[in-house]
Amino acid sequence: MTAINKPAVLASPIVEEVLRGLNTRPRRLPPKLFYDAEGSRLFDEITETPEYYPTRTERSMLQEFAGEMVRQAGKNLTLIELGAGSASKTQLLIQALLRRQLRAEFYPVDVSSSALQGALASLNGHFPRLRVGPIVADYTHRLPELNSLAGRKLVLFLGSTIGNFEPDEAEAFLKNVRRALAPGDALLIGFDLIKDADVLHHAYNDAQGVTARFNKNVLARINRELGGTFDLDAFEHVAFWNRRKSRIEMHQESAYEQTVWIEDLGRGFHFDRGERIHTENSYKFNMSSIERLLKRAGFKLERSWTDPRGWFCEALGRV
Ligand code: SAH
Ligand code: AVI
Repeated sequence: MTAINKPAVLASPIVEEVLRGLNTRPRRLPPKLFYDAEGSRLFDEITETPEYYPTRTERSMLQEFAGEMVRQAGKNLTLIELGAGSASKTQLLIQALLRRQLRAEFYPVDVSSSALQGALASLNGHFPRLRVGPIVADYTHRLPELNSLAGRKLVLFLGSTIGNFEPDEAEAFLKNVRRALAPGDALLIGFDLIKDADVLHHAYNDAQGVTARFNKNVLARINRELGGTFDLDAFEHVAFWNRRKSRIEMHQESAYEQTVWIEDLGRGFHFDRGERIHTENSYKFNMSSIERLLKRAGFKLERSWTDPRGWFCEALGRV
């Protein structure tokens, strides 16, 4: 039996972040607010769309190289996964790991408890020699205490979620991860690479409109959790490739002038026609930006893997 603990909960309410974000000009909401139960479900649906290549590409790389990746990371590993979501690709690494060691521990960390419940449900029964300790936490507020864990730590940060940080935040975040680790520990991190602008554009503007619904979920969530009155038809999904900044930007654009009341904040927010709320950046990388980021954060880039099209990169950084 896979040992399953009840998730340890270290997450905080969204009121302050929403207030701060809607008071800032230009307005912005942090992308972690996408991920309630509905947002996590919609993210998984995005990964199934034909246009969203990152998950499929990373999965194919793990299918081919998971064995090499865990061998490179070292012996007697304990896995910690940041932003694990449904952890479906992670199963390939767990499988490879359990070919090399008798038992292992896996600590998936995510702000979305429903995503972790899903991860647990799909791991359950598959890996009798795996102990799973899910942690519901916002990894930007506090990283779980990693020093007390047994063995050599391998921290996983898959899916290019690092690209959802601003460059200076990404560096500060990885520095924190490094500080929580000991010499010899490792980080396996996925980076989406710069590619054809059309491919990038369609990945965030899929024909079925799943990404648009995912983006809109942040407004729907404010309605559900904070008594908001966002009319979901009065905002439009806008996503585009900003070549100069090497990022996809996602926004919600007000279709007309309107005021949105948010009960729990006790006030209304006025939007001009065409005014946007910036909901996400998804930075794309190249080998030199990857090397630079890891180096600045104090990791040695020990090895990297890319797919045949050069669309995605998995990097192993060593403390
Ligand atoms: N690693 C998975 C999921 C990526 S989606 C994959 O590669 O497919 C990003 C995940 O990070 C979501 O599950 C989301 O809930 C989580 N996440 C985003 N911001 C977070 C934060 N600040 N703290 C913890 N988890 C976060
Ligand atoms: C989780 N993260 C890496 C995804 C991305 O591609 O930036 C989130 C996402 N946003 C729109 N589609 C997917």
